Amino acid sequence: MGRTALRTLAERVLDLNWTGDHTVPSRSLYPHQWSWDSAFVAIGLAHAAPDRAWRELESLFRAQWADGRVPHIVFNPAVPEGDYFPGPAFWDGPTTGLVQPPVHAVAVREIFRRTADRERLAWFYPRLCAQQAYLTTRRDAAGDGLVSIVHPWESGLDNSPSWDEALARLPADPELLRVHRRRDIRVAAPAHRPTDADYARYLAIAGAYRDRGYHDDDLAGRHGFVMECPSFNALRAAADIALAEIAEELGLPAAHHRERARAIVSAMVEHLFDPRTGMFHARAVPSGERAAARCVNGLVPLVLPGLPEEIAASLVEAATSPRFGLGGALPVTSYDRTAADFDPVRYWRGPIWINMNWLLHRGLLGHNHPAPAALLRDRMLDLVGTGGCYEYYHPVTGAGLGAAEFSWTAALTLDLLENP
Ligand code: 2M8
Repeated sequence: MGRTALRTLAERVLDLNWTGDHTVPSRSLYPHQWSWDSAFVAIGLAHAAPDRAWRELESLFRAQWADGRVPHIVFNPAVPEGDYFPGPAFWDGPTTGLVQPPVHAVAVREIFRRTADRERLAWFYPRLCAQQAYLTTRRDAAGDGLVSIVHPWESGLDNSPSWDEALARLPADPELLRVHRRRDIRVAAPAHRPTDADYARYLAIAGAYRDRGYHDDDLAGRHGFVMECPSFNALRAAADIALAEIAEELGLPAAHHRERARAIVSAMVEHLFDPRTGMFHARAVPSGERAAARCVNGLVPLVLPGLPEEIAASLVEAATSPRFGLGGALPVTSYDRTAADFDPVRYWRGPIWINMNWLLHRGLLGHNHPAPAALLRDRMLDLVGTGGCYEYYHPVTGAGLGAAEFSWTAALTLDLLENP
């Protein structure tokens, strides 16, 4: 498909999934508003429909909690309870109490660059600061300057092997799946989705957090799943860099944002980088054990401009190795291709995701690797141009998998087309 036809296709997907004040990730599988999906969508809409880009994030931030957290799903009250599980009845409210990676400050900066709308920028700035403050003060479960996630869903890489060891320590109660029926495996192929055992654990962890009123006190002592995720923390540092630029634009002090970004990068290098694998790994709290699996979230810190150059070089090397295949015929996989349990179709355990590759593309450009960046961009555009805007792609055949007409794939395609 030519680039012009691809732009038309991507815009059509975003139009199809627009509800009037936000974009659903996919009409079939995800009929509500997801937090980091909206940020990626807004980055694409900034080119195609900038007013809609602002509205996308405004609707999300209108659901921000008083404590500053931006919920991972905002439920659309017009959508029947049965259309998504776990829906509002499970979470006991109009939103979930979980969060997702804070890509929103980066998205706001991108929309501002294209609209120069200072009034809307000023509306967002305190809200984005409150989002960061929640993460910094309420979610530093280990007290080491890194944010902990309390559920695999918070990482956005739901069933990544990063969480296997931590999940294996928790019981998988099959009774939970008799009480609550999964909907995802009625809409998508079960072989592409998390297993029942994992799903039972997801429900148990979410239910325990909900039953404690979504309080974050003594997470390390009381909660069954507490993990430091390298891509979540990298995106949080990237958010502070974007916030510094936003603050400067508004004539406000910015140094504290840059200082916090620097502190997050140092803590990540100290606690999450493994010189033996040359990449970052998730880490359990309070045990401090690093997950053995090599997953794409361990490469995402390449987005950080402040990363020491030898670490950036080591990430590029890991990405280029046969484990992830950067520079090969297809974009980078979500998991180590050479691992015994690499699964080409199951969600975050092998397939190729456009948002991860879009972040790596930015990282390659930021660390002065223009040739592999250009190649990766072409590979992404070819993949989407051949298969359509799928949720994820088969790492051998490039076939589209998961939901068709998936919003962030369309949005980030638009951004790649606009930024040659
Ligand atoms: C997937 O996660 C949701 C739960 O949040 C699900 O499986 O139902 C993940 O890929 C996540 O990163 C994404 O935000 C969400 C919607 O696209 O789907």
